[in-house]
Amino acid sequence: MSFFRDCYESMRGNIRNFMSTPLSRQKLYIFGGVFIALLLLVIILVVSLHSSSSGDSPQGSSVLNDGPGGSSNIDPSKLKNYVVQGLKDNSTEILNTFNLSNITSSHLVTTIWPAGASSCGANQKDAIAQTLEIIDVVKRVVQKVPNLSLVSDSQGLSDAKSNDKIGVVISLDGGYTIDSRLSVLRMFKSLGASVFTLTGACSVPWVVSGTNTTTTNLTQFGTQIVTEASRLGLLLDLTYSSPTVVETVVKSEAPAIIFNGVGALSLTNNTVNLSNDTLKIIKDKGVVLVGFDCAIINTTDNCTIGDVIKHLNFIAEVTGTKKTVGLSLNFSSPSLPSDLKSPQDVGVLLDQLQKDNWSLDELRGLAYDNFLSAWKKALDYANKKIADPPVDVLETETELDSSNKTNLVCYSDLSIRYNTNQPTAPPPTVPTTEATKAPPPTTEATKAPPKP
Ligand SMILES: *[C@@H]1O[C@H](CO)[C@@H](O)[C@H](O)[C@H]1NC(C)=O
Ligand SMILES: *[C@@H]1O[C@H](CO)[C@@H](O)[C@H](O)[C@H]1NC(C)=O
Ligand SMILES: *[C@@H]1O[C@H](CO)[C@@H](O)[C@H](O)[C@H]1NC(C)=O
Ligand SMILES: *[C@@H]1O[C@H](CO)[C@@H](O)[C@H](O)[C@H]1NC(C)=O
Ligand SMILES: *[C@@H]1O[C@H](CO)[C@@H](O)[C@H](O)[C@H]1NC(C)=O
Ligand SMILES: *[C@@H]1O[C@H](CO)[C@@H](O)[C@H](O)[C@H]1NC(C)=O
Ligand SMILES: *[C@@H]1O[C@H](CO)[C@@H](O)[C@H](O)[C@H]1NC(C)=O
Ligand SMILES: *[C@@H]1O[C@H](CO)[C@@H](O)[C@H](O)[C@H]1NC(C)=O
Ligand SMILES: *[C@@H]1O[C@H](CO)[C@@H](O)[C@H](O)[C@H]1NC(C)=O
Ligand SMILES: *[C@@H]1O[C@H](CO)[C@@H](O)[C@H](O)[C@H]1NC(C)=O
Ligand SMILES: *[C@@H]1O[C@H](CO)[C@@H](O)[C@H](O)[C@H]1NC(C)=O
Ligand SMILES: CC(=O)N[C@H]1CO[C@H](CO)[C@@H](O)[C@@H]1O
Repeated sequence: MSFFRDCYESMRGNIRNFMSTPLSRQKLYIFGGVFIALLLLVIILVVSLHSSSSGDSPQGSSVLNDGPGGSSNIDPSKLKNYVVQGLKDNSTEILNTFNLSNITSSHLVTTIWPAGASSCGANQKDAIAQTLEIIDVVKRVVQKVPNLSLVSDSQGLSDAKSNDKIGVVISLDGGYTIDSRLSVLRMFKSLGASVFTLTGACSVPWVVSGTNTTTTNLTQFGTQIVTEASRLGLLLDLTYSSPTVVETVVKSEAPAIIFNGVGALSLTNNTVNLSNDTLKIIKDKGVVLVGFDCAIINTTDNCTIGDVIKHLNFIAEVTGTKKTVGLSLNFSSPSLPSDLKSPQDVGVLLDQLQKDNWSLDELRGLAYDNFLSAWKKALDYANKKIADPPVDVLETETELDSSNKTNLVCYSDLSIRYNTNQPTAPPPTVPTTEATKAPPPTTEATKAPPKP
């Protein structure tokens, strides 16, 4: 106790002493220094508070540090070139070919690689073989270039980002790639496909491609393809699908859909546009990845970031939420916005959107979270359906026949496929010409149940 009293007395003495002596030059310096330091502190606090409330810091572009921004689309013709000419042995050159050299430094590491054939003519012909070739070349590219990592779920993309890698997502580039065979869809999934574009630019026996064909709907078999794709956890891409097809898929069990490289019809009239009605229909399940292509967002070949922002704000307004928009980056596109020509410029877009009252959370959604959560919904749904048996049906012979007769000669198993819809009949050992001429079944041709 006495120690504390002594200490207190000594302090009091010192302070009294200090206050009672006249101000020396030294004391003036001490008081002045403390005062100036305090003043500086106050100024710094006021300035930093002011700047954060006015939105200058942190910037919109800062959200790119937090997640695997994207999604870039790879030019499919360049993949085909590798199939034809063989792979280059130079990683840098490969990354340049796909306009990916500056992607990592701009934090945009989600890339979508379309697998398909080089023309709609492959429909009911060699579409599967050509799609397999592309998947093979994608896998070889990923193996050769250490900067790339093939990913098959949303977590994989986040991991790629933390490992400084570019995530490669394989997308089946249209329904024709599966040649109306659900078995093929399942095998593509097991080979690493994650996204399935339902129509794409090519019509198939079970759905006609095009946004303007208002009467177009999925056939009965088409709806079963949607069921199976959903069961497998494939994320459905409805770009080029008619409004009716979009509505049918939205009303199905499919948990999530995306559109890739599109805009709003009300602003720009082109073939991949989405009307107000379609936007309203998809608002709870869909994410619209707006394209960086002047033809899509402006119709002329002269556009700016302002056009991208116009479409983003418009789609958010019509759907009533900013959770329905994402970015489709295609830096190989012939007419990019004049101020959005490289991955580095995406940060500028995000900064501008922040000034346009987009919160950092909304910008994270735009840059990656909305796409990731759509994908996650697709995969979560598949997890719930894991015990469901595969959908086991064939398209009807009428569907096949009315679609593209010229290519039917490419099928050597027609008589077998369309004779198995009578479970009691023994499977034919020798296909007869009789069988091919059998009247088309009126209902869905289902396969015979598997033998116990
Ligand atoms: C790979 O390609 C890049 C870009 O074309 C070039 O600068 C580099 O020298 C090439 N490296 C080798 C080992 O050839
Ligand atoms: C993308 O690559 C093509 C050639 O592969 C090139 O002409 C174009 O300038 C590149 N674009 C960007 C933004 O780097
Ligand atoms: C690819 O990886 C190398 C080595 O990690 C790195 O130096 C280079 O910047 C990366 N390139 C890209 C485009 O990410
Ligand atoms: C049908 O096949 C022909 C010949 O291969 C092709 O040119 C055409 O685009 C195909 N049509 C459709 C709708 O698939
Ligand atoms: C839809 O577009 C195609 C060509 O893209 C055209 O032939 C057809 O007439 C159009 N249909 C309608 C209803 O506008
Ligand atoms: C489209 O097909 C679906 C599924 O068969 C059906 O429920 C829907 O009513 C059809 N829509 C129209 C406009 O015919
Ligand atoms: C879009 O343009 C096409 C012609 O290219 C026209 O037929 C159609 O009516 C236009 N749609 C709208 C909504 O303006
Ligand atoms: C689409 O919706 C917007 C905003 O609600 C409206 O201004 C525009 O007129 C609509 N366009 C059409 C073609 O109905
Ligand atoms: C295209 O851009 C020009 C120039 O910025 C602008 O005046 C025009 O309204 C835009 N067109 C569309 C359809 O957005
Ligand atoms: C694009 O539009 C801007 C202004 O809107 C104009 O200055 C420029 O010349 C145009 N460029 C082309 C290639 O038309
Ligand atoms: C990519 O980055 C390199 C150096 O980091 C730069 O010289 C080049 O201009 C960039 N390319 C684009 C299209 O921004
Ligand atoms: C849904 C819709 O209205 N789509 C329109 C898109 O643009 C084409 C022309 O390119 C129109 O024909 C479609 O009606």
